[in-house]
Amino acid sequence: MDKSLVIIKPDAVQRGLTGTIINRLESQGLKLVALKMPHLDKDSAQRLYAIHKDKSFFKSLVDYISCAPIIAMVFEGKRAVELIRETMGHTDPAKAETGTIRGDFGLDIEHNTIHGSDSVETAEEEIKLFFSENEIFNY
Ligand code: IDP
Ligand code: MG
Repeated sequence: MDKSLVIIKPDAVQRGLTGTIINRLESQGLKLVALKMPHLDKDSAQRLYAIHKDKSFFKSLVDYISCAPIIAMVFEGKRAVELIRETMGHTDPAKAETGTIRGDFGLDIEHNTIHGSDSVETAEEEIKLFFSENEIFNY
């Protein structure tokens, strides 16, 4: 079993898509094992996206992810990281297939509705940014 961090980004929270997105992930057989609704400050946003710190869009991305509350979750399942990436679709909603979360709901390459960890190792690091051990459930 893998675990992945999933974030429902501000564009989706603001449009009332939280339930729809959780439903799409649960429908894949993924198990929700942690959830909270933080409003990230700039420091936390920079830590989350540290890998992109040299990219031209870094400041804009940090401003966006910290502009309103997000939903942070941990999903668990067989091949959870890969399965979530497939369910999310391409980073750019214009290139994401219909039926994927970004293909159906993403607004543009930045405001693309959902974040999912890109590897099991990244997931472990990202989950620690949001959750302590006792906030992740085994049930
Ligand atoms: P991913 O979310 O599909 O893993 P990454 O390349 O890791 O994509 O980029 C992280 C986030 O940065 C994206 O989800 C998106 O919100 C934003 N982003 C990526 N590329 C661009 C870009 O070219 N312009 C603006 N924002 C971008
Ligand atoms: Mg990424």
